[in-house]
Amino acid sequence: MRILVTGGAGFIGSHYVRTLLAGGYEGLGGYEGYTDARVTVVDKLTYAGNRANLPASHPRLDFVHGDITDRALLLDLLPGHDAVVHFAAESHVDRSVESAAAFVHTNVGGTQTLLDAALATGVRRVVHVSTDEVYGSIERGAWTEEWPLLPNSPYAASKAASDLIARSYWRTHGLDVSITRCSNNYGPYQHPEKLIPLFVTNLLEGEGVPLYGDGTNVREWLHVDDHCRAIQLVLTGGRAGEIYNVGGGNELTNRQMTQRILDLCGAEWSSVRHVADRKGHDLRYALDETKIREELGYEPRVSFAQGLADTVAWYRDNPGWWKAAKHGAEERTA
Ligand code: NAD
Ligand code: TDX
Repeated sequence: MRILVTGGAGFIGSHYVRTLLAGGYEGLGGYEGYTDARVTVVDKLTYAGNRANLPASHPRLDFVHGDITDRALLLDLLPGHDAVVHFAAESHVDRSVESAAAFVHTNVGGTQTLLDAALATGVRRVVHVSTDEVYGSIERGAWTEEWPLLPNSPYAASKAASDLIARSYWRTHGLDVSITRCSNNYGPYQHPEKLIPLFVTNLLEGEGVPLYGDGTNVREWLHVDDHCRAIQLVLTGGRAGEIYNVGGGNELTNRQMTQRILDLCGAEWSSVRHVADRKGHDLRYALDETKIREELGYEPRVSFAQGLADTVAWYRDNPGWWKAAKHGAEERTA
């Protein structure tokens, strides 16, 4: 079994690859039937990618420093692979508000190039990793996979476009591709531009934390290990052309999440700086994940309290990892 993973040096992709190579969170083990799988990672190593998120060398890992918009590279690399798991993307909403070009280039153009190359080289199976943000914002209730797409940020719009292109490659060309749409992930190795690692590392450095607007926006938080297990279920059992929501995490307002982080870091609410709201800030995301539970037996396993405490501890224990990544982000978060 040979799997090509795009974006495997990023937060979620690297967790997926580390699990394939060495097992998952807290001894939860690897993926059944894949403990011998050979893995090729293709990653551009943007500001968000870090080669150190993966083993420096491993007998089952090949790392390729490359761009998914490079068709010639993909045509060269893909033959011989049984499946592609596609994580590579520009992933930060705030960056897409500042400039959308890279989001359209990588998330839309890169996905199309990858799907085209998979088709041309006869790759049997593709999983396209997407997000709940493609549905927009929902005040109450939860989105099923049939919900209309109404993305609000350029990031979300670029992901929605890539989902539609992926589905079109199934409908038009018969490519065996499934799409996952997950809620907010948390866990180790997440870039310190995102809420949880930004707040934790700011507090570890004795700084305040910037809460956007009134902090009543709601997100559903799922441990990265549960997301990756869901992707593996879809890879092995998901149907072609189908979309699978991946939820079942913990729903919290940003104020509630901030309070939990303050508690875990031994800090007070006085550390919170109320800053201007994100433009077009989505109020609430919530997924109905009945389909993946009933069809594929998905069940999140990581308890939120334990997972969050372990995540905070990981940042406390690994300052070398996040200090380098954070330096370039300081200006934007000031
Ligand atoms: P990330 O920003 O941490 O990692 C993205 C990776 O893709 C990086 O290693 C980067 O170097 C690489 N990359 C970017 N452009 C590339 C290109 N042109 N060619 C090759 N590699 C490139 O992102 P993440 O949080 O790990 O998210 C991974 C995927 O999961 C994304 O598709 C994202 O939309 C999706 N997702 C994320 C979340 C979340 O909460 N983080 C939730 C749901 C879905
Ligand atoms: O400094 C901050 N202050 C703040 O209040 C930051 C960075 C964020 N926030 C708020 C905005 C959101 O309501 O916290 C919430 C979470 O923000 P992010 O961590 O930026 O995540 P979000 O915008 O919800 O998107 C994430 O989940 C879905 C990922 O970044 C996406 O890649 C994924 O698709």
